[in-house]
Amino acid sequence: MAVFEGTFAQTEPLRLAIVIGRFNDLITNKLLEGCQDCLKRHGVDINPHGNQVDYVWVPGSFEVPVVAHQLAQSRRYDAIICLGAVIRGQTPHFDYVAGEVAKGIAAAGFQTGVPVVFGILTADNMQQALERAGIKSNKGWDYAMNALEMGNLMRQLHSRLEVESYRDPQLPVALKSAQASDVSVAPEAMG
Ligand code: INI
Repeated sequence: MAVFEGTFAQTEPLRLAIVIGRFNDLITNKLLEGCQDCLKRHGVDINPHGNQVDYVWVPGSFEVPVVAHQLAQSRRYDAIICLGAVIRGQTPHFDYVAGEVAKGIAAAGFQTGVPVVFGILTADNMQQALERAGIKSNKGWDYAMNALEMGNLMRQLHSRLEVESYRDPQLPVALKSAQASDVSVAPEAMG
């Protein structure tokens, strides 16, 4: 048997997409900066014209899940990062927006098997949002770390499942079509 855990070291093969809500862009731009800073410092090419990260802007957090789902379904990405900011003071329907977005993002991950990071900041007011988007800390950094870890972990798991499916052809492996040559395997994971 084995222990699997994502690492932050082998980022070169990772392909990521970031979906960003324009609503409250004072906050979402800051989250994006934190996210990019983290990815860059872990060796990811964040250039939109490069081949590692695609960016998709949508009007608000409510529109994020449908796009995240579509991107995840394309099988082009190791992880999708969803960025948005829902601020309680600004909307009486805070709970509806925040709740639906959370459910939609979770569904995108469950239904596709691709990690979809919940980077929707919910705050009671603008001050609180600002504090979490750069003044005290930047949650965008954490969301990027989650994506790197999950992207790497899923590559390890896919390779392991692929190997197991060859050993036991009866084994139902949903991801059988994944290209074995396309994935990097942590040596300790293959023990
Ligand atoms: N969208 C947000 O991302 N954050 C909010 O705080 C917000 N408020 O306050 O309403 C918000 N609304 C827009 C929503 O996401 C959709 O874009 C809109 O309802 C159209 O579907």
